[in-house]
Amino acid sequence: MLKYQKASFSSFYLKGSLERLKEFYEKYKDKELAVTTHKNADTDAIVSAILIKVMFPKAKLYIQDIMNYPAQYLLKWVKKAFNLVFEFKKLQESKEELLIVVDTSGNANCFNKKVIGIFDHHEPKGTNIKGEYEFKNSKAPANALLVWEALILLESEGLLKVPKWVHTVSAIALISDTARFERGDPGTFISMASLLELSGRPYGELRQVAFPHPSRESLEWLIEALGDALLIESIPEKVEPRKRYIIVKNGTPLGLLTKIPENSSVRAGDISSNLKQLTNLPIVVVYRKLETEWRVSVRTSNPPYDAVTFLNDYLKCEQTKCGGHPGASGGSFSLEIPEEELVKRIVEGIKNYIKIEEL
Ligand SMILES: [Mn+2]
Repeated sequence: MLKYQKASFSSFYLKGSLERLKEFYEKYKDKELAVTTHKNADTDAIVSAILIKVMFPKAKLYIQDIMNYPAQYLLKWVKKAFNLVFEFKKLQESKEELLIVVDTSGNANCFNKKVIGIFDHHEPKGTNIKGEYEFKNSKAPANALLVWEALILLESEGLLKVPKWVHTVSAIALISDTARFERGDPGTFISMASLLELSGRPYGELRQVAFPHPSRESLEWLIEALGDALLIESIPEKVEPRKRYIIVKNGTPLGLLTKIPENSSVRAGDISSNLKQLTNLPIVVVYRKLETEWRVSVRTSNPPYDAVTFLNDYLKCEQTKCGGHPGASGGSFSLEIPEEELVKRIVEGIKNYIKIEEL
């Protein structure tokens, strides 16, 4: 039986990696290097990156494109709570030749740098980047846990000292990536118990950082999206420009589809997370038109529904253009797909994927 023991933490998700980890650490600990994450960096990705900086103090931090609202909030909170400032620039501005990639082993631009390390907890895909040292476990509920375990292992070897704030931000990443423990095997909860004890802060405080209160704009949009949604059995002949629908089959609500206006600064992923939490529907799909693509964000009740499967199988998302986890995924679609076609795929997809007899 699994048992939680204070201080005698043994690694859950990096079992058997100690020797390779030590080699990796010794080889690169004094080197200038760059760290980057998946696109549209979230809290887990950003926490993973700042934990790498504890391991490699000379590391510089980079995002691929944008950082979501909760991740930005986390960095502000870290400054307030610990007086620590972490600066993230765009990877294309980086000069370092060595690169560590966290929270993705695909869908990241490496700008021809030498990938010396990968920490990742995604399901392997065909487009994987190869790294000199790879620390991967798709069973890890948050990528930050992999880096956290690596730090704990190095500390247990007397190679570095892990500051207390590391446990706190790792706990926040775990709450964030599991959607407040909607996903989680026994290891998730054992890790969380250790992190809470080491952090010394109450769960409620950390949860609030992982899921910050909404901005005024996102609140306005949430109220509008819900208050005005049409209940539909099938796509109306004339699709209205506002497009806020609750898809219903035989009177049972299956899912919500909503479009974010082009001029809005809210992010699809932030809105879909909040709508999922508020409505508790099996699936929530949010989309918007960006300059170069349709952006689609999906949240599902998992198990049994898998947001990545939905994007791949029902919306026919190309593999390199979508990613994420079973409960939370996002994808990009070509603007050559007419909006009517995209909406049709989403509505038909929801009707086919969500099985009414399972509700
Ligand atoms: Mn993650």
